[in-house]
Amino acid sequence: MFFMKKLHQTWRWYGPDDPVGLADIKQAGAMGIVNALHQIPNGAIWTVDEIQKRKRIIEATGLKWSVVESIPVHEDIKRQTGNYKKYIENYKESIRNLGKCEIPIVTYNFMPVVDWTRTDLNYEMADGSRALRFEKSVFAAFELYILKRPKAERDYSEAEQNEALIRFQKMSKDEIQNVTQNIIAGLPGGTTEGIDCLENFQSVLDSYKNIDAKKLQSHLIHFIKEIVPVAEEVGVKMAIHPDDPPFSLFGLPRVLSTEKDAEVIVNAIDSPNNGLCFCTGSFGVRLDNDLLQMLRNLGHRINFIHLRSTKRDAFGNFHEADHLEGDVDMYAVMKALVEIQQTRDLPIPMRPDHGHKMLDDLNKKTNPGYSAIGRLRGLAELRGLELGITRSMQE
Ligand code: CS2
Ligand code: MN
Repeated sequence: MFFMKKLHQTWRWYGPDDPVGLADIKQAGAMGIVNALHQIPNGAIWTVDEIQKRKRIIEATGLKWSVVESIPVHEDIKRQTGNYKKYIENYKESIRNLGKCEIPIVTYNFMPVVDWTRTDLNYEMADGSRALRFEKSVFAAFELYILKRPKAERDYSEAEQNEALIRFQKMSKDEIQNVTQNIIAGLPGGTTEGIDCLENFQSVLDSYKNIDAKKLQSHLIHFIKEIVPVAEEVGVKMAIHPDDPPFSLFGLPRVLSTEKDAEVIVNAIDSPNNGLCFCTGSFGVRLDNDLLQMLRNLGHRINFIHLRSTKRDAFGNFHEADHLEGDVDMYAVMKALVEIQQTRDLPIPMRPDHGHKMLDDLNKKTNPGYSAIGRLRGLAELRGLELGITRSMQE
């Protein structure tokens, strides 16, 4: 009888202020914690002291700090402006300090200005639960008629502009305020600093006007070449998270939306420390991303896994589906991951990425996407799926 190696089941915790506490996470059955020091400003060093303090809190409950998600990358690094050299040095120092504290994996992303973006955080599903949604005409209405981004109309056909206008005219004051808040104030874990009104949001967008996708990619590769040798030295594995959504917003460049993008990144330095956070919910929004092919070609470089499904429609909208529903073939994805795991010595951490707001959580204040019960359902389904697959392969 041989035994199949298992993935490492983790859960994202937003720290001591998270309404979902460590005791809840234990009951959900996760073993590892995904955490970040959100109190440390972008660009500043994560000190050994601060890391240890957090690590002790986590370990006191019998859990383990398995992954950092994320150390935000300062906009100066993405643009190569201002103090970017110093911020890269600080980033290296944070990696070294995490290495000293034996935190083995660090997630990051390289999305300009806005971290993950949705227009609706309360989209009602047929079963009454609430999901996160990206509605293209609402997004278009925001940039065309609320933000009034110069030349935004170039990114939309006449029909799309008309539809956005009709949508905009139907919006109440509250809805306009909500949409604005969702987009410019960012979602949990979002990192954009100092943006508190449309004017300064637009000015940060403007700061990217001479940076196209090629240039942004070269800035990312420069960053990787700086930090990965340090990560190797101290035994930390880097895991870059894809763009979410995986297409351009506000005319901004993108670096990790497709398999080709991922290939360029992993080839920049051929090292297990230069890896990917494979987020099925982010990549899965694009019809041209073949997740199974990506797992075959990039599987050896996956250092962290986010499992979630989305459902897209013909108009470019999508919402977050139940973990086993939607456009992602979660059975096939899990099977491929189980196979990848068998080639590794260490368990690859995975987490249910987001979940619906449902049952008791409907009346509670929770971090959008990070409620307790929806993720509990997600984790339970995913872990059952993994068990079924490993057992049937074993027997
Ligand atoms: C999002 C992001 O899809 C996701 O996981 O919840 O917060 C994401 O974790 C970060 O952008 C990664 O750096
Ligand atoms: Mn994700």
